[in-house]
Amino acid sequence: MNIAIVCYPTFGGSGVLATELGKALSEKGHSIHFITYQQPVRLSGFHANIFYHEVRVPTYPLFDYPPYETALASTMVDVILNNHIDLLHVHYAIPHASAAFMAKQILARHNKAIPVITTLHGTDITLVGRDKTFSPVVKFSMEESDVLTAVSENLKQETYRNFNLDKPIEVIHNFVDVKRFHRKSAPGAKSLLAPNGEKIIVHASNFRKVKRVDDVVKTFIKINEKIPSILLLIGDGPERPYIESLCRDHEGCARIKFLGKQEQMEEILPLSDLFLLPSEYESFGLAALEAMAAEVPVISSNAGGLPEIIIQGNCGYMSNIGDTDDMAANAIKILSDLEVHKQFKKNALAQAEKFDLHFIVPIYEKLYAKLVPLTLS
Ligand code: GMT
Repeated sequence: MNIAIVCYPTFGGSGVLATELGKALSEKGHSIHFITYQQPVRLSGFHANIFYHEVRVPTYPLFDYPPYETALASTMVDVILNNHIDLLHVHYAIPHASAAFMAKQILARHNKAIPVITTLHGTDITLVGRDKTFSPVVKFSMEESDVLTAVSENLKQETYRNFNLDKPIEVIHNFVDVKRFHRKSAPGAKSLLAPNGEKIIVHASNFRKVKRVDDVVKTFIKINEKIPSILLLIGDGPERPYIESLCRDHEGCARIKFLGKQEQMEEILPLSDLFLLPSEYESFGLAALEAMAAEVPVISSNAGGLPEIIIQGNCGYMSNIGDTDDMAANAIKILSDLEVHKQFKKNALAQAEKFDLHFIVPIYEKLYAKLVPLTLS
């Protein structure tokens, strides 16, 4: 099939998932056309049947707000007409689903019918999308998509709760390429980061308020009082200056390292002993799943879809949002006993394997085949 995928090209989970899906589909022989405003961060290297179409938004003195959605819809039309595209799969509703609706209408005038799948990822529903500035358009474009999918049961229920939607939503959980993350760490790297055998604790996010990165720091400080540890903070975003000042006010500051945005998570995660994700909300928590694939147990909040991927007391622990005492106590339980840690690591990998791309990608392919029956081989 020739499939067009629209996503955010940045480090956010929706862009990561969309890019990994495109890569996995291309390996199965499909031709993938990414339509984004920048090359997706996870799309490195040459892939013979992956194509990247950049959305260019011309500047003009009149435009205080460059009309990205119009440029995106026009690029969709152009790519679909000129590359025999069978199906359009958009990730994150805003503004991708409404641009897809517009493109579909234009294409109909060219006698080209194009099925549209919209995958909901989280904040497009639970935060931004439900704001009344956007919600009428988000609701309409969800209703007009041929198929709606959500990355967790929790997000499906949140969508029904926030929008009075009369349309089925299919849950297709996010996935991970376990073999990519489950690898040995580079020799010597761990001792460079933790020269005295400290435990390595990792958090990765876009440093938005919803991630509660201050809870990461608070939890780490409590762990470090009992078990000497190093905290690696990966990613960047609006909360970073506040988090940096929070760390500087603390004497354990030298043990907290800001690594910034990192493309090769598969090289860092295998060095880690524990992953922290105390978010206010996660529709799924792809970052936690990638950590588990690298055999890293997870300490998280019990928000949103996290209970769909983490098994309490097996591959990690979940606590109430903001309960950093409980998070630290659970982390100490895992880290203070080598045998317990080993078991949690093993369980984390086994749990991640249930979400391996080999199980999930065929679900998307089946869905595509239902929408594009003539191209079924
Ligand atoms: O994590 C973020 O804030 C970025 C956001 C995105 O859409 O790029 O992530 C959302 O989608 C991910 C992939 O489906 C999920 O794993 C994240 O849980 C979800 N984030 C939230 O719901 C806050």
